[in-house]
Amino acid sequence: MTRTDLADTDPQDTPTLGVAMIGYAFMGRAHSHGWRNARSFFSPPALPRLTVVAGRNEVGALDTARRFGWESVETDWREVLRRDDVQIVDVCTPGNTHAEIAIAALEAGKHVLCEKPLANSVAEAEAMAAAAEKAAANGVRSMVGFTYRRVPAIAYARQLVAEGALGQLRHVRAQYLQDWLVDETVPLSWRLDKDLAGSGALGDIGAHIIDLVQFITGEHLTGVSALTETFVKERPTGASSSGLTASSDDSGELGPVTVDDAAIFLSRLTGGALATFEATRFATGRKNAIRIEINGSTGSLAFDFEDMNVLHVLTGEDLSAGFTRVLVTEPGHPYIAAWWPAGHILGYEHGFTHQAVDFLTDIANGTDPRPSFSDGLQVQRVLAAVEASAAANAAWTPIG
Ligand code: SOE
Repeated sequence: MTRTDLADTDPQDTPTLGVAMIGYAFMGRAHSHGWRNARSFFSPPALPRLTVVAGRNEVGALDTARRFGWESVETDWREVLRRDDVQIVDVCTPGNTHAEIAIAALEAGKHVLCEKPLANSVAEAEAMAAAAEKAAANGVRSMVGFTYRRVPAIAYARQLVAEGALGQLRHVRAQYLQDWLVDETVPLSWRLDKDLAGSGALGDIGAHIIDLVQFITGEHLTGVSALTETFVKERPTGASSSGLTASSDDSGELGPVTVDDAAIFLSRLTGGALATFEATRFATGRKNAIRIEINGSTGSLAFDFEDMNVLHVLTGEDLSAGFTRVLVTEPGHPYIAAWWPAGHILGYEHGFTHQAVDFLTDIANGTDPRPSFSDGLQVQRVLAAVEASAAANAAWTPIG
């Protein structure tokens, strides 16, 4: 009989990288899930070790650490930059801390994965992109956490467009529809505070559809004409919250909402296609509906995250045939072979595993991850243009 104790039996020829996750709430849980499953279903050329969770609230950080098997907790993120057992810093905090943490981590020689949007301003994003470019010269890698790029149906959509299946792109329609703020008694949280979040629906969910459109089409937005609105301008003051599940402090006091509740904007892509975007937290009945439709000269595609394993595709000779419903779960579809047989569908959390695997692979291979901080800077420029246009009665605002 043979007994093998698995502890520290990782293949010696596969490097193990210590991960320090800064933040522990909603994104902390999603990222923890991704790091844990990276090695369970994929064989990345570098393995993650869940070394430390850092959070100012030790109770919250310890809860996430215990639930997901992190090895230690720090209450000061600066401490993890000094640790030799940390090679990756994963920034899962609100946007007002992204620049400080990510730049310090890059300068400390740590690879950095930073949640979206990259920053709360173009200036911060420019500084982060410059730090990332400097660090890359020394083999230090960085990535922005636009995980929806790693939904198999989205990655498949990009393949179809890149292969020319849709021909010349004419129209892009992109929506990100949520309704968690329709209830006016939902209290204030960090996502409703411009100083912490940078913007509201625009940066939180609008950033995702900007990145997705640029990812799928391979083109950039050249300018925007925009409107934003804050429908509910005051809310009950909230207790500590992760922003989506805030609880009122029952004081009866009201505080100002300092961000947008919704943003809509028109654009033109570098290839000439006309594009419309809508990001709102007031689409009553829509929970997390990311909807992308692209119409081209020889075909179309349509996606809805609330049916995330399906891509509706129209290509080929007979455009009168209507859309085909493709269940994107075949072994040949992006990421699927590592999971289950055809038809055993994936969920929201799988994108975080794909993100972890791709980041580990790029680090091990010495290649630059995408989306890069430069990609994140491009999205930040679009966000800033939307806000500038909305402040100027929807005036057309070019994007640098
Ligand atoms: C809240 O709108 C939120 O959690 C976003 O912050 C995430 O980026 C998105 O993936 C889900 O919704």
